Amino acid sequence: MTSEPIEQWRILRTAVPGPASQALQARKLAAVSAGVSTGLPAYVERGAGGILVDADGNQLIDFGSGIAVTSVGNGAPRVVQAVQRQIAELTHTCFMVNPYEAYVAVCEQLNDLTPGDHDKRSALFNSGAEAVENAVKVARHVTGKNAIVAFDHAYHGRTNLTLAMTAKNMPYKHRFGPFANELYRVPMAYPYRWPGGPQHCADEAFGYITDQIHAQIGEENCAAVIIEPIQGEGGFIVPPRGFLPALAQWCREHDILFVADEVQSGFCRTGDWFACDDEGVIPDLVTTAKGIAGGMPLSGLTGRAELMDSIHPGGLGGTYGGNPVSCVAALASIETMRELDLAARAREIETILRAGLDKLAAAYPQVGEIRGRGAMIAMELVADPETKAPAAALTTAVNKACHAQGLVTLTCGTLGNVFRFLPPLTIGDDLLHEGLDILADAFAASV
Ligand code: PLZ
Repeated sequence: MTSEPIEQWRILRTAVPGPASQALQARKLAAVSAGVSTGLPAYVERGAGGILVDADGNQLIDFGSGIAVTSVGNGAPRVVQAVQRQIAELTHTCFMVNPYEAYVAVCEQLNDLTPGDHDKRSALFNSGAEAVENAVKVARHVTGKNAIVAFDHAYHGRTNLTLAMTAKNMPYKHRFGPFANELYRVPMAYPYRWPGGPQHCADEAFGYITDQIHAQIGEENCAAVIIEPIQGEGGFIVPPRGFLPALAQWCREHDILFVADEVQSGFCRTGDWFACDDEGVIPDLVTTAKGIAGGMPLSGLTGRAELMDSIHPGGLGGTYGGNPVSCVAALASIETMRELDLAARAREIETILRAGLDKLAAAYPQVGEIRGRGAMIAMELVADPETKAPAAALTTAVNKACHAQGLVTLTCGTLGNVFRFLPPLTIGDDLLHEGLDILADAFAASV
């Protein structure tokens, strides 16, 4: 079964959202919990490459990839074929009941591709949050210690344990507590907002943060430090060079596991297979999800063999984790990433996005900083470049103006003032340029 190819250009047939989407949104309001919100309520029917087609026939440019998931693009041919074939052959057994090859093959790929060439083992789950939960389980089990350290601006999921690790109150945590205990938060090495000024972040952050862990928790109580090598939901915050290697080394010296949450930054998104690769950082445990399986739900936990194998048989698992259809989608996505060299493509996308954003920065003092790596780029908007007061209302206005023109954009940031770009890595140059033009118009109309 193949469907009509989708031409890779934007088409606006109605307002966005149009009447068909508005009718669906009325049904949504009557049927779906208000707690589940919709950023751009244009109901999508089909997608391919950098285009999403909505219920009114509008063709929208996708700068979000469903939050960094469809890195190979919707409808990637290998993924479609693999899923169609697999679903007709075998949908589910539960790997813990009757195993199948695809699960093993995905673990082999994870062991091979994640940072470091040491002996590794993996386990598969359904969501990023579940992978993080399992990283915490393994870290506590192996070290016999309890405390887990996470960072300001961190995002690790919406389950009770991962909410304790996620930093932002609204909308994630508000009135959903109490949260799991023995979770501690330390400042993030966030150059743009480092109290002593951006130029001092590289020198000061590591010492300040490890002093805090020592004084407030104690290394001997600390099972793991978990960090997103480039923070995602918290604002695409990139720590200064040298920070991650120093932190990983410090963890090793103190028998603390260094866990990289690569759920958002992994699988070619930042121009490498994983964001840790940029500085050769080798974590003890790595969590993956999102881009791994071209849109099918799958996540993984990969770690040093002796850590992952120290768990008793039956200690890790779940009914659906590593579902066969998701596993073949992952294998096909990884093959697509290799074949099209999507890591290199992410670096090309960075060049194009930065050129467009640099022009905006030159024209508007409200562009406080442009940062990120590969196809994970953001701009932080401020009301005044001196005070750096966050410009959340402007961020929302620009986002809405982009949506109205059929450009699917996302915001992020603890302060709600970061505009982020996460296009599929298979998007064409023309769509990137057109998206940047739409953004420039949206900016001009909103400031
Ligand atoms: N770790 C680094 O980015 C998910 C959240 C969307 P799940 N980020 C998108 C939302 O508002 O719910 C994420 C992440 C990092 C873990 C997670 C959690 O992954 O698959 O959403 O559970």
